Amino acid sequence: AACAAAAVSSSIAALTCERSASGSTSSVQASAFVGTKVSVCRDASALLRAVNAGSSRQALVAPVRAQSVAAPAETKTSSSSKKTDTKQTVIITGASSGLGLATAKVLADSGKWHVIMACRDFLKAERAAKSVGMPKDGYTVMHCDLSSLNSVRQFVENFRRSGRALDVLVCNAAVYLPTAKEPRYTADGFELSVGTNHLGHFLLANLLLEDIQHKQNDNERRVIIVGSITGNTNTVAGNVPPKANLGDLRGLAGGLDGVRSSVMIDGGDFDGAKAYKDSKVCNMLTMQEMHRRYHEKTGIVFASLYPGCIATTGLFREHYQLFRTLFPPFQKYITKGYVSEEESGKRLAQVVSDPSLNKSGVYWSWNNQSNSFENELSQEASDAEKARKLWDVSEKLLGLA
Ligand code: LMG
Ligand code: NDP
Ligand code: PMR
Repeated sequence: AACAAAAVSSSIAALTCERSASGSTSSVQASAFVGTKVSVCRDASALLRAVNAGSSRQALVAPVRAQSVAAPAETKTSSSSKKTDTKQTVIITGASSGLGLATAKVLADSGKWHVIMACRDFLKAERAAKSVGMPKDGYTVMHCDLSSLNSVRQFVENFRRSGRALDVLVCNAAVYLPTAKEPRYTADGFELSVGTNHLGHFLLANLLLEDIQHKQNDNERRVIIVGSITGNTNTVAGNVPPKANLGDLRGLAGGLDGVRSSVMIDGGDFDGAKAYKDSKVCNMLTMQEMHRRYHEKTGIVFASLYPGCIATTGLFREHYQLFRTLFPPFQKYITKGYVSEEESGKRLAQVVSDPSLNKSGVYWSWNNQSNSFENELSQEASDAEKARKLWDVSEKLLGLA
């Protein structure tokens, strides 16, 4: 069996354009980074905190929505004062588990970064940060639910009130709904995967660009949007059905609402796995379009990456149990694409802070020795015309244009 696995492994490897750390440099282990489920009612806890924090005015007058109530009150400022804090500031979305949490830990542990953990579940994020031992003065949890445009706007307001100068934004959060038979929707009525992974981040990044542009210091400023191999059809992984394809963006232009338009970007029938891969193509196109529009003008470095196959994260929480059991050994022994959460966190932290990874417009990947290299995107994921169209359509949908 081992021989057969090795044979399959090498033939997959031969076909693969992207490969990352080998099993020898990273081991399968029940990672301490996997966040635990919190069983309390989020809305209730948010309200309670709002009252406890003395923000009862906001809690009482605001419409009853978790995010608008929770956001100002759930902003926990760490003990270090922002005025005397000489650390650089990075916002990481979805820092409550997986890649985001592992990256937050590396950066906070370095002592050079203050991490704003932009998370939809405040308690979970707080517990996750504690459980991995992040230094208390190294992070602040702020509420941000990317599946609500209101929440994203509220988060930006809160961040601005914190008075911190933003150095780096990491768009990391994502949902993956491979087993959903019916589509689910964001608060604003967009199909949930593209609505969260692409549209929520598109709004966030566009709003925060203004903050990053202000040159308040000499630090290098970066915007990083996490991509993936599975959105790239120039790889084996990207050819596992269903394949990403944005088509002519007719579904997106129609609002992905399942009423006036299809819930899929290309206008097809709902497929949760395809919607995720499409959203990753959007993430990679957005990074390149931002690079074209803003890099020269502002000096901001825009980058995307494939961190490796982190087969143990919460991303697969909605997949069948059989898949979740077989996927890590499959990636570890057969494709050799597996990386631990810890290793993936080191990689993303490099893209945030390594002075040598300062080239803009790049999609980073890592080889077997865990050395970074500039990777090639698929034809669709590097299509400049599509990137421009995606930008225009997304701006219109979000009322930015
Ligand atoms: C779609 O299905 C769904 O339709 C969609 O809803 C969504 O979920 C989407 O991407 C998500 O998937 C795609 C389909 C694959 O997926 C499945 O049906 C589930 C398969 C799960 C695959 C992962 C685990 C694979 C397990 C292999 C064995 C592991 C062994 C453990 C390791 C031991 C190490 C010692 O769709 C396809 O593309 C179908 C293609 C399937 C054949 C491809 C074969 C490639 C070779 C890899 C496996 C070879 C195994 C031989 C090993 C020999 C050992 C004696
Ligand atoms: P996880 O599920 O562990 O992490 C995803 C994070 O996103 C969680 O913190 C989750 O919050 C958060 N999130 C989900 N929905 C929202 C929302 N509406 N608002 C705010 N936050 C939200 O998955 P990964 O760590 O694997 O994924 C991180 C990134 O890495 C994603 O962009 C993914 O596409 C990418 N990636 C992952 C790969 C892998 O193999 N795992 C491979 C390639 C790329 P909560 O904790 O509350 O659920
Ligand atoms: Mg895939 C050959 C290398 C390789 C790599 C690096 C990945 C990464 N995968 C590879 C191959 C294969 N996968 C093969 C040959 C198969 C058929 C058995 C296969 C199947 C498969 C499934 C069913 N793979 C998957 C799934 C998922 O549900 C995951 C997915 O597509 O999510 C969108 C997934 C992934 N494979 C990867 C990576 C990184 C994923 C996680 C998705 C992501 O974050 O983008």
